[in-house]
Amino acid sequence: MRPAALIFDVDGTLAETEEAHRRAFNETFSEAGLDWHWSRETYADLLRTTGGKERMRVWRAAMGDGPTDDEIPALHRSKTARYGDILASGGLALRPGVAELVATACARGQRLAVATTTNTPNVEALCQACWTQPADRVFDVIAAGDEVAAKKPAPDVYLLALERLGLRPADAVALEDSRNGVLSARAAGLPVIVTPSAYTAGDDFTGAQAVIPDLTPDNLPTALR
Ligand code: XBP
Ligand code: MG
Repeated sequence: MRPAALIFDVDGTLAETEEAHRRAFNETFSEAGLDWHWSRETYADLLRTTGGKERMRVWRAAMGDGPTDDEIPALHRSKTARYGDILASGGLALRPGVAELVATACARGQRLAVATTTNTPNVEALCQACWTQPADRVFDVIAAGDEVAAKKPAPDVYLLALERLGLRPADAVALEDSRNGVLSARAAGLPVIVTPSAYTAGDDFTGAQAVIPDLTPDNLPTALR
């Protein structure tokens, strides 16, 4: 049976966004006069901590010094603005199959939602960059990291998406790219399909219903085709 709704993770699932995030973090640090720089290798480790503000706090603990808890929100707002500018400058593409799946599901009357660790302006920036449409024209429901008490791997953001959809977990399916995403969706009771991304290829996806290279029709489970 077809699920009534598809709930998409954003970073790594809709598009390979993490290099744009990393660039935004590094440019923000540099502009603020911080001698912080996250290499790809460092960032791969840091991605285990979901959420940019949380990631900065983990890095401060590793460095032994840095911005205070009071300063981090403003630093993160600068990062969000910079990320928006990076996406608006072009060059970001949806991952293979995403545009088609979204269009097909919408035409079939399935509801479309987002459950993400990132914040609402970043979902907006991605939808404008990749669909040239506002996020609420692409998705019926958006549930974002700063709206919930606990980010992934906690179930909160998926539970919020389900509540806004007015659906039970068995009526929807989550599409994810990371272990933290799988844990979050499973904790909310959702079946999960995984498309590993550049930074998550080595993750443990135990609990996923299927792990597929991308969301093109040939790879999709029958119920999503
Ligand atoms: C991705 C993340 C996010 C982004 C940064 O998780 O962990 O924190 O890297 O976003 P998901 P913010 O794929 O579950 O969205 O800086 O806005 O927190
Ligand atoms: Mg992700």
